[in-house]
Amino acid sequence: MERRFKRTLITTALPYANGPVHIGHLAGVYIPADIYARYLRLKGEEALMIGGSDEHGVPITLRAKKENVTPQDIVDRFHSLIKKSFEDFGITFDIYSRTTSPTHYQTASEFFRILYDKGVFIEKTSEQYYDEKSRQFLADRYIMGVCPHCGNDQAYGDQCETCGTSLSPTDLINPKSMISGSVPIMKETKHWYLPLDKYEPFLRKWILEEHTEWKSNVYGQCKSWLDMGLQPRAVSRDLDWGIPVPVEHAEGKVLYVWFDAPIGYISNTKELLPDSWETWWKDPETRMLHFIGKDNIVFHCIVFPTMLVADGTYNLPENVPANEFLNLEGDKISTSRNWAVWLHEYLEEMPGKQDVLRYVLTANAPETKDNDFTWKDFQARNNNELVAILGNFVNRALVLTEKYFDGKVPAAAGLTDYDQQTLQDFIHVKRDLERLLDTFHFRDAQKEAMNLARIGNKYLADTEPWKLAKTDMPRVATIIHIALQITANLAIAFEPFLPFSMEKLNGMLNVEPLGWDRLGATDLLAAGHQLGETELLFEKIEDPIIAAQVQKLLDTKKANEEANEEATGKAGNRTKPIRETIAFDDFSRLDIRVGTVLACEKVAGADKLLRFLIDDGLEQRTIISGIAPFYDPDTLTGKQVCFVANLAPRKLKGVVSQGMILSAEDADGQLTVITPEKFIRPGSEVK
Ligand code: B3M
Ligand code: ZN
Repeated sequence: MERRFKRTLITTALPYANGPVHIGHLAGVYIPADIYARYLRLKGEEALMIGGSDEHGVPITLRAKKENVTPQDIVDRFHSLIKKSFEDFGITFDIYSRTTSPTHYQTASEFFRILYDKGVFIEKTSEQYYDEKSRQFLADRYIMGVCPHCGNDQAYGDQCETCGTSLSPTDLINPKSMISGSVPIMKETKHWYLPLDKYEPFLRKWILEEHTEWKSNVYGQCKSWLDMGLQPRAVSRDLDWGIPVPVEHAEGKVLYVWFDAPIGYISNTKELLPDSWETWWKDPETRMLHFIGKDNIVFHCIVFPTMLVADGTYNLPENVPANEFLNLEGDKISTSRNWAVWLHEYLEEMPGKQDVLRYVLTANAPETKDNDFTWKDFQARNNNELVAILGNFVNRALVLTEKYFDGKVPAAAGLTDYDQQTLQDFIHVKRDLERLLDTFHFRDAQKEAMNLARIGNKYLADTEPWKLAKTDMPRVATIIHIALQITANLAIAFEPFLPFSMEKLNGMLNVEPLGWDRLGATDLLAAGHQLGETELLFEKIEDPIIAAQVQKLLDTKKANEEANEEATGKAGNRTKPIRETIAFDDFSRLDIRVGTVLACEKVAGADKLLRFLIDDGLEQRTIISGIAPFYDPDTLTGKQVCFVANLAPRKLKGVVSQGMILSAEDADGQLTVITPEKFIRPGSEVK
């Protein structure tokens, strides 16, 4: 049954403040939530979007230990970085706070205390690993040992990262404390458990019967959890980083991070609206939506709702539109392996291109299955869609207005059947977009908006107003009038998706944002209205820019392999097999020359790179080469090298490299520069 609500509370998963945020975060949670929040606000609906950093948990304490700083130092650093990245990408949180805030400490403690006083928790004593030397119980992640499945001797107490098996600490052979290195003992400890099993009948009915409309990935995961049978879950831990368990005799115990983190949604609403937060959490006319990634489904659909129901005064989520994962160039995104496109780095390297990433991540959003981000696809979507379809249409409409009508919207005279039909085509856009957005189909919704630009392009291509200027100005006026109405509609339709560009477009149209309810109207711009300055909405992204990003990832891959080899002591691969046969023509396309090294120096800020100034027989060129670990630059000056002379220039660390110096690489990755056997005139061809 369709329920009507007065307002919508949008919560977004709180990212762990133990690293920066990357494209996977944006694609999975924050862009869809932001599109939805913007859409509701544009419709004039009451909506709040709540976010914040998750600042507790063991990974944060581990990182702090590794860097020899306090956990607070770690979360301070990453909270600011994360918050700024979100702002930079136009994610419109009403509040972005943190779980170390005083409001959160108080809210989470009170929440626990209420359940405790109601007798909701079970107190249970069990045996856990204890480090006698450092006098503390060990979280699963603090224990290392041999994996019983694959023999990896660096497996963690919760997972072996070599074979991917999830473990419990007692599975490990020869367990060791990562804090002191000593062998831990088993010791009794008391914890509080949330009896999920008792709430199972309620959860079955609420999810499996009353929320059959949830996305199938979400519903399916809940069903399989429920079918396996729920167990009581510990909501406290023996740790010194977290919110102290607010009862007597609980020294050294803190709330489990997954108990306090979702309460962060409540705390942050409270921090924003100290007087009216309850309207957003307790009024049955408020609809709550949790935007999350798939690894958080059980916590948002089973654990947190149980907490809310146990309290008894809160609303439950109406929907949990969780996404699957975004991979990067075929591999799982990983903070610890540095396999990610970090948002702050993206913006440094592609300044002003927030909307391009927003567009690509939505076009490729992992809504129903894991998806892959590739730089090639990024480039293609920018060049073939944003530039060639949307940007091109808008530009043509505006430039033609400037050219023939001094930048003023011309009046339409007598519409042809074809004009009428075109207008009909985009009259349904509002209904179609709303249907898709209301059901969280953001990629299809964005496609629908792009279709409007396609209609516009086709209309101009079919009517060819530029050919009629000499003979039929009234007809040109009508065509441009219609093209401008389509442009104005685009400014509305794309607002939730591409906010930066649509602000720019509104400026070009010289209008305030036109309002969602006017979407589909054919009289958005009145005849005589003066347009603003025309600029380009999007620009083509050239190959070298993409090549540099791909190279960056290849470098990461290589660094990871090296670190792996070092850690496992395994030697590198042997001689590589010979690659597939190529035609002579393929070979002769390479222009390899001999050059004389005029100067050679380290590139500042890049450990591996040397900058060469080469005499190539015609002129001097700069080439960057990744051989710094193997050569003292001074010893190379005056030598002759071989280099690929017709390679497209690419930018490395801000320097344009015009070619590639040839080196031989042995099985250990050692590089040796190739030099001619005796001196030869620079510029000589190598064949
Ligand atoms: N910090 C986990 C994650 O980033 C977690 C989400 C909390 S939402 C309350 O995957
Ligand atoms: Zn293993």
